[in-house]
Amino acid sequence: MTKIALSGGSGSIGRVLRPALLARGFGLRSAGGSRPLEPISPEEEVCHGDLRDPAVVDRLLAGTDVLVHMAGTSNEKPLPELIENNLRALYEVYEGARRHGVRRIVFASSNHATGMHPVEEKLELDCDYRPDGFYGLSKVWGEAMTRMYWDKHGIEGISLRIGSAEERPTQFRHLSTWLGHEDMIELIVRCVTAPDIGYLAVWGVSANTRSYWDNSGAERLGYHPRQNAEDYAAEILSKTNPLDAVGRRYQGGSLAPMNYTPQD
Ligand code: 15L
Repeated sequence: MTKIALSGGSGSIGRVLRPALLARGFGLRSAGGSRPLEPISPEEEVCHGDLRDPAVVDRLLAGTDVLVHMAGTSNEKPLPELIENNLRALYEVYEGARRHGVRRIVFASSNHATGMHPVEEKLELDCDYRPDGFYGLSKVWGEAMTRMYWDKHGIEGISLRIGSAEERPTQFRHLSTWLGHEDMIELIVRCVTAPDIGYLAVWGVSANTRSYWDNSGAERLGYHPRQNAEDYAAEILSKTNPLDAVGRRYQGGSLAPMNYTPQD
């Protein structure tokens, strides 16, 4: 039985993953942040604490096979906070993975690593990084770090460029970026179980008709999404698009206009 260490267990993605991973028979140790997590069943082990502390990392990773790293700051924030949570903590967690012989890391990257690509472009997996802010930039670091730990230390790595992980798509941009919960669970399970991955970056996205991203590389994982935001198009198109002109121009949506310098 594969034992998974899941960081970010109290976050919006972690809360969906925990029952789903347990239901599929994985061993699971989930970590919360500053507050203790309540185990959702007797099978779930829990821990909590600041991942910049190696002792906390040891409690999370000892005896586990695969780390699903969902913790960290998940939106645009001042750079010092991003450096602590998304760079420094990541370093401590990845060093912990080395210490404990974790064989694979699934890293929650984000579409914001490429968010300054215009919405008209269809991106392949090897497209240029074009972060739409310091949050996206921190994910570029995370992807490069995931790659480095495979190249230098033989820890397999998958960078998941997650789109909009929501139960339902609710706004125009989600017609391109939505990752439905069923697909998200399927994708994570494939990331844990697919053999011989080495290093891989994939988009975390459903089978959206209007997707910004060509996810053919994800076939290596055996990931075949079944949800499509287009099923909600009529409802979404009847509502006002909340994005301003800059947000509508770039794939990163509302993060693109933040601290943006207008150009002619
Ligand atoms: C993300 O990476 C964020 O964590 C989330 O809050 C959303 O902004 C999402 O991307 C998105 O692009 O919709």
